[in-house]
Parts: sequence; C-alpha cells; structure tokens
Amino acid sequence: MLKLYYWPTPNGHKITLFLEEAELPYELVPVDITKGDQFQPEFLKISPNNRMPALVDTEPKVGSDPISVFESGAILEYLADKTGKFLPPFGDPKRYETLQWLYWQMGGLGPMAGQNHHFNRYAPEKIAYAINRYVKETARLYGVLDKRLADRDYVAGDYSIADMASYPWIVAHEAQGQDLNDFPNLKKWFERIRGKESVQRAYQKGKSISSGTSANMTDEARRILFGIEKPKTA
Ligand SMILES: N[C@@H](CCC(=O)N[C@@H](CS)C(=O)NCC(=O)O)C(=O)O
Repeated sequence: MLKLYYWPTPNGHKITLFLEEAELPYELVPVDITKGDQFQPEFLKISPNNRMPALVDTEPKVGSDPISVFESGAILEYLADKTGKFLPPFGDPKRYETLQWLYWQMGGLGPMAGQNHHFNRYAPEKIAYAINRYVKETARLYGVLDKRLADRDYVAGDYSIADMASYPWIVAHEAQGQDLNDFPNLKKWFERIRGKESVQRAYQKGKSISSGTSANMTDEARRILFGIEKPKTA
C-alpha cells in the first residue's frame, strides 16, 4: 500500500496528480500543517524536515521493509521508477530532460513562488522590496516555462513528472501577481493539464481533506507555520 502523508497545498497536489493519473491505489494520511501535525514525532521519523508530502510504500519492489521518501521531487521520481510511468528509463536522454525540469521546479519555481505567496499573503508587514523581488522572479520563471512550451505540449515531451511538479504552482498564478495572458504557451499548457480528469480528481481529493484556503489562515496557523506571533491588542 502507498500511504501519502498529505495536505492540499501545491507540493501535496504534485503527488496526488501522479497517483490519480497512474490510477494507483493509495491511502491519504492528513497532515494538518495549520495545526502542527508536521511536528509530531511519528511524522518526523519519515519526514525529518517537518514538511509534507511524504510517502511510505509498504510493498516496495526491492526488499520487504517499507520505504519512506520525503521531498516531493524525490517522491515523484520514486513513483515513476516504481511504475515505469511519466519518466523515461535509465539511460534514455529523455529521462534527463525530464529530470532537469523537475529539479528546475524544485530549486526555482517552487521556492520563488513560495516566497512570493509568503510576502504577498502572509507577512505581517507589506515589504515592497520583497514583494517586487519575488513577483519579478516568478514572472521570469513563468517566462522560461513559456518559452520552453512554445513548440511542445508538455515540458519534456509527453506528460511527465516535470509537468506534475510545476502545474500546482501555476494554479495560484493570480495570487502570485501573474497574468497568464502574458504567457500564451504556458496558458495553453495550464488549460491542457487542468482539463485532465485525473487532475480534477486530485484536486477533489484535496477538497475532501480540507476546504480551507490559505487566504483565511488563522493567527494560530501563522504562528505554527511562520513563527508570526499574534499582533498584541492595545
Ligand atoms: N521541498 C519540499 C517543500 C515541502 C513544503 O514546503 N511543504 C509545506 C507545505 S507546501 C509544509 O509542509 N509546511 C509545513 C511547515 O512549514 O511547517 C517538497 O517539495 O516536498
């Protein structure tokens, strides 16, 4: 059985996109990061960085001990290798084309768009320099993806883990201060992926776990996630 430790955020959605597209059976284990579940000792044993998603495979292909994996990019790669889907095999040049875009997302688009969300939505003060920095950097990265998609339907040829990693971060484009009309190839790609039934199912699964949006985060959640203390009332 595949147990996915999950909360419906962009990094969580990446993995349900894979599981739904591959039609694999899995169990969702909610990790409510707004309540501090990510700091529970049992969870830290499989995800020492106190972040979700994390995956436990109780029936690995090799050996009999369960395998646990944290970091969404590593989880996507694990699932691709386990199933032989959405990532070409070892030695195939297409594998490295796919992986370079996966790591581009992990090291670039994800962290930059994450900081964009933070300074635009959650930071207790609106710091113009930080907001501009991350909105501009997000726009630059959207531009890179747009250019890449000029002559192909998906980031690395066929629909792959590289697309699954980037798509959830484009979903929140408005909150990131981006207009998809400025990125026509990216917009077509976005609509192509949004139209997939597996993608609809993945996002529905997310809603069944939590319908809350990050826009209405409580003060307690801000404290847990960002160490932001409740503003003192006079
Ligand atoms: N690089 C990690 C990032 C994971 C991550 O940042 N997860 C967030 C939610 S999107 C989280 O669990 N946050 C909990 C916390 O900050 O305490 C990955 O891609 O898996």
